[in-house]
Amino acid sequence: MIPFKKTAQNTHNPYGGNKTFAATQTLVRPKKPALYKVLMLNDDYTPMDFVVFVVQKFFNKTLEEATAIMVQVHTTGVGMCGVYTLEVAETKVAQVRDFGAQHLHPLQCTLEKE
Ligand code: TYC
Repeated sequence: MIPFKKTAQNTHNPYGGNKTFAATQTLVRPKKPALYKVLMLNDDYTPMDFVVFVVQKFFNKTLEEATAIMVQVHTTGVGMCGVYTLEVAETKVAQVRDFGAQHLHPLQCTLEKE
């Protein structure tokens, strides 16, 4: 939504008397934050059960949901784990990479603007 300005000019009272607003008043509607998809990427080495565990742990998915995402990634190369604001999405990507690396798996995920 575009912010708009309300000025003394367009608040003039046609029945006389003083203007309703003494000074220029700017009404700003807060912008909706940009959203980013977090995408899990396939590789040939990370065990399937580890991916399912990671998706449950960091994206708050059930076992069934996490399994469906893992299968999607395994069969198509990519799968969506969730949609977040930039800071949250970046944190999730870093958490997945760090957790994978700690367990010596090359698991990667990335983010993409919605
Ligand atoms: N392709 C992996 C395997 O066959 C499994 C896997 C699934 C890896 C999803 C990463 O994001 C991934 N063990």
